[in-house]
Amino acid sequence: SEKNPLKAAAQKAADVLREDGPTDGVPGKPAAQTPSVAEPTEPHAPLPPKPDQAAPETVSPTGRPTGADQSTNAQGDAYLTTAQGARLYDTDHSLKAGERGPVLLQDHHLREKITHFDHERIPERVVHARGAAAHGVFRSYGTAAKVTKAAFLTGEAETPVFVRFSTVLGSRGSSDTVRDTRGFATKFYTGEGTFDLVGNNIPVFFIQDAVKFPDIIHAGKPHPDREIPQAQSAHDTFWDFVTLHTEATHHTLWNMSDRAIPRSFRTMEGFGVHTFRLVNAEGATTLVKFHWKPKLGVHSLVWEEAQLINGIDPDFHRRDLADAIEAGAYPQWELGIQTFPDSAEQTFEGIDLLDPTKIVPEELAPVQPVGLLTLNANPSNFFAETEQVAFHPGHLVPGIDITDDPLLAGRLFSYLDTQISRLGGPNFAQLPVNRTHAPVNDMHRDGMHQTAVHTGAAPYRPNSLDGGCPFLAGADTGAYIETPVEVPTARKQREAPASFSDHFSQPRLFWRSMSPVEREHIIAAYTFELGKCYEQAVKERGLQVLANIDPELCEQVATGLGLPAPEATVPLTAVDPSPALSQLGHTWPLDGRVIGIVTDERGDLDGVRTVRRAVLDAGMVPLVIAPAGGKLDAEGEPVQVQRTFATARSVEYDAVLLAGAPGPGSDAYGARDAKAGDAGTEATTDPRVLLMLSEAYRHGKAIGGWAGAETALDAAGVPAGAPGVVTANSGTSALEQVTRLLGEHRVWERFGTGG
Ligand code: HDD
Repeated sequence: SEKNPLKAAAQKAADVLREDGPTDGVPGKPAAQTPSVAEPTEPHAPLPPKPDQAAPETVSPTGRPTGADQSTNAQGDAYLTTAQGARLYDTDHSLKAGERGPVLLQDHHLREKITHFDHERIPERVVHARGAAAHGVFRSYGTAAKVTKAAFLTGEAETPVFVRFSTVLGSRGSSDTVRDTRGFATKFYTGEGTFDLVGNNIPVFFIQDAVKFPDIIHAGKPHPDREIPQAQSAHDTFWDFVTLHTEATHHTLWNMSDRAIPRSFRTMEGFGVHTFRLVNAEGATTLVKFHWKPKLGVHSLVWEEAQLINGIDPDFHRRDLADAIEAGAYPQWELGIQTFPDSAEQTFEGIDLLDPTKIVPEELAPVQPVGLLTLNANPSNFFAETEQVAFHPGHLVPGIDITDDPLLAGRLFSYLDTQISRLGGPNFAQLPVNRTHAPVNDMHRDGMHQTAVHTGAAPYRPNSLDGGCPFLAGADTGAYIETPVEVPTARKQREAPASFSDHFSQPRLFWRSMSPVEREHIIAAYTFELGKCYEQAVKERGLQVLANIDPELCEQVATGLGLPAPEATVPLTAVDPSPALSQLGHTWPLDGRVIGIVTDERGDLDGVRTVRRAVLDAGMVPLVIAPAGGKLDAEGEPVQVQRTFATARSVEYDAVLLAGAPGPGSDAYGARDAKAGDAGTEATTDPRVLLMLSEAYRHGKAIGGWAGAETALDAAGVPAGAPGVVTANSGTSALEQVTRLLGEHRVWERFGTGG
């Protein structure tokens, strides 16, 4: 067809063959009868395919708006067919000898349909199995041009991207809001090849050497006998390992902080973790750490909320990402770099840049913005895109190079290897989501699931039979050339440098940088997790690790466990806190935050209508919650109910507005509980509304009410005049006050420590 350039080239080649005999590989150019025996020296285009060998379309469908282009859809034609394209007249009945007779083996459709179904699943990722992804675009600010020649980071280049967020420990079907590290992997489809930034939402890692990766993962995964617990770190094997292996202390402390229970993928930071080496056009090198900064700020759930969501909406993060993109509220992150001189020691202010358990505080090396990521399209097919996407930290482009971080070295091996078993062979780069947007001319051939129809006779170099193709590039033609860093003469050894043995000063730095409420959450998390361990020795060792971070942290957790607090066994060196590590103390945009509006027929429905519109105008999401579905009849336009008391739960929204005091619902649950009454008082408010209010209050959410809402607040035990509880004389005024509170994400004073 005219659309396919390869078919056009094939046709041309066929014409040439007819008129002039064999060609030497340049379409239209008459050839010598026999190929030259010398290896050609001039690069030229590869040989055209033979007439019947046009390869499948090689343009990647990634990055296009979903569903916009029919040619990217696997299905064509209006009729159901077999995989071979024969039309079918029935797909509901097996072929049988008579109506009640045996099924015949010759039923090809039956066998093909069942066989394909039997093989629908592929092995899930050994880690990061649970994930959600989106397409988007990365726009460079051009500010990185001084430090890198990578074209997608210079000028104002726009690069299509695919981003996959994930948890680490859980299986593919596990819940979203478990306490865990989150993966943040970005595939940049640049014109110079694909660059993958395979990071996490935590800037440090559990181990300093990749050889220990199977150990940490075996410890974190469910116990091998009963295969429990799923997607949890609160169990003996995890704590056994991380307390024996104290280089895990820093990452574990982040896991016990609010960072490990994000409010949304949209409100997470991302980190490249390792130190990378950038190379500019002059060949000068700079060491860098990559950071993703969410435009909406860094926000978390509270632990009880996260636990409830795991039951109420296990797809909470996945749904949130897809809904936001579908609604046009495209999440954005700025990519930033911290830069350090590429010195022989590879340290900065005494911090070893090759140690992936260390951060460099932003106060010492500011994060400099270099571009903006916008996620603007949901995948069209979860399996084809989100499941089959294959990231690799070794997918690099000219201008971005690696360092000798021993954790990174093992990753460079692991990711390619894992795809071969997960995606069934070495040709996973040909899957649509994995196809590079740069021209490919490799000499990899054949293998499982080969979809390309390669042409040419000589997939080897040097050759003369294919006109010497493909040719090698040089520095001036965009080759990826490794930085010629000096490798010191050394002795082979299995040892880490002395600087890698400081396991506590940076955890102390993190702890001391937290606000009181964040510390309270960390204490609660350690008390919960160690409290779930059965082995006394593990709990005691856990406390020893905490004593080496900070005595107060250790004492508080020890009290919760009912154990004595041990003394530190390392000197408690002084550290300068890094305020940038705290999530508190900022005011953030409110895009996409959810406001629950609770009411019933007797509520101020005019007010509800006005508030709903105002919430939408502010770029937030209103959720009208009433006793039953359908519409609430108001004078004028009826109000559409989005959730009922039976389907809503407080964890779905970030703040709640109460338009009146909704009476007991008429369904069994509401009526029964209302009749039962509460301590002899007449139940005037639906018990499920009382639950919503008390949860919202406990979880530090802003609460506003008008039109008689005080009765419900009273009944729910929400103290009038408590921080973040406002009653007003109109919906507009209540919303205005709640919105102001929501800018700080939560009412931190509620947690008792005053933020
Ligand atoms: Fe890894 C997946 C991030 C260390 C081996 N890793 C994986 C994913 C992310 C990370 C985000 C999911 C990618 C996706 O969405 O498909 N991993 C990290 C970070 C690390 C890290 C930030 C430390 C700085 N990983 C690490 C080590 C090893 C691996 C040390 C092995 C030696 N990681 C893998 C893997 C996975 C993987 C087994 C599973 C699925 C995959 O690669 O494609 O190869």
